[in-house]
Amino acid sequence: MIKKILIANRGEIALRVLRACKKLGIKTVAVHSTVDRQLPHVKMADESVCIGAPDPKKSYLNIPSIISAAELTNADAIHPGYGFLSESAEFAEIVESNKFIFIGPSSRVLKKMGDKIKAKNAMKGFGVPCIPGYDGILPANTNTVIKKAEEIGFPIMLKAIHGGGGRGMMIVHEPEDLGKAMNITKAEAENAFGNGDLYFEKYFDKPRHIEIQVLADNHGNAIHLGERDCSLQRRNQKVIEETTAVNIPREEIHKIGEICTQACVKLGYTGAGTFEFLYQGGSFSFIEMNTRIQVEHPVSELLTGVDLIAEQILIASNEKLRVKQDEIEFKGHSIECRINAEDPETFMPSPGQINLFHAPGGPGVRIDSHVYSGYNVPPNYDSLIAKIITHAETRNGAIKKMLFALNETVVEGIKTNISLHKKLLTSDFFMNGEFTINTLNEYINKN
Ligand code: MV4
Repeated sequence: MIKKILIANRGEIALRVLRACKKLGIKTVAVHSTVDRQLPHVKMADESVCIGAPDPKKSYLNIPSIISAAELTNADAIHPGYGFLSESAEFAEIVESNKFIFIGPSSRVLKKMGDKIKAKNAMKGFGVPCIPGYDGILPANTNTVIKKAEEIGFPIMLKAIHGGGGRGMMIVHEPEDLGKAMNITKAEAENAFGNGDLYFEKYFDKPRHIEIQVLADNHGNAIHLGERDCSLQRRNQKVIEETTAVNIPREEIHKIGEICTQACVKLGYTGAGTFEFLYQGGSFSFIEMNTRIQVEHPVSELLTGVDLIAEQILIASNEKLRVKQDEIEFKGHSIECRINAEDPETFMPSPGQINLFHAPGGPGVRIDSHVYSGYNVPPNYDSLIAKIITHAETRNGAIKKMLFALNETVVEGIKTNISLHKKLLTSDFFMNGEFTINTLNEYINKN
């Protein structure tokens, strides 16, 4: 069993990991940048090490600093959280070669899933439904690509093989536009990911974003924990997530969930992971795999009662999964609202001192947050200050609880998107469960 974990992250997820360690009786090491000394998980950890300047490149992305901190404190394992180094095959490889345990899949699997063509072709081979397209590196000759695109049918979406999270993609409506679009996307991808290789897919215009949570151990066992609907997003930043997803037959979730668990076993995928799908016209199409714990994992935890972070740690300790698929119960409904330090109208970040913070509470209300009265939100990191998650028997019950919770929440001194959440939760499209990945943008542009 792992005895000491270095938490290579900050904010609410670092605190979430620390809580799981305490529950399992595991010692903790916090690493932090110079602006993050006052974070609660740093104060609560058994040990803490300052790893560099606020700029993430100098601290939370600084691999030598993090490895040195692990050596210095004699940690056994490193939990990368989400973002930062969580999906870096290079980091996982260095962690492994320095004889620490990377809490996540192996560097081999991270590398494969980081290449979107390799990931897609592997998934296709395992029977996971994928979007039709050109699943190799596009040749430079535009005419050859146009021919292929006409076989699939316009519009298509160009994607960078190392893209993901919404960067390095472009919709192409007409054959005439393809050459120019390829040049632009290639240049963007080279600049952002150091690799300009592209592929394309048929473009889906009104999909929902549905993802499947999985857990897989080192002994060939895998389970799924159902779905999350993450369609309400703006510029690839999710705003509200929920489970269960409305208007998807339960049998369909179990079918796709079973396909995902089988794919994990065949791939040698271990730890927690998420299969991202577009859901349109009643069918699922795989887009990419997230090889980390995700921000929105608590909605699945409230629905199933499974502690996903504790399971990640137990899997990394070589334990067998303690629950079988047929023991997982999906109870009620759960919703998460991401509270950001940002202007609710312009979406500009709003860092600074929180003069007063009051968290909501009560039965079925969970808050994952690192902030407190007097906390200064630094400008160097993402603007998430709290996640409010509610659980109730029904969707309407969970919405009502969320509205009460949002009304109870007090954040003074900085701007937050709480008012936006209240409007969204009471909108017709949300209450009727009629939304796609485009709905939030359309709503914002209208209002
Ligand atoms: C797509 C798509 C439409 N058609 N692929 C965006 C992030 C990356 N994970 C894949 N993405 C998309 N791929 C095809 N063939 C639309 C998106 C997309 C999207 C997907 C999920 C959640 C939010 C999104 C926002 C914009 C575009």
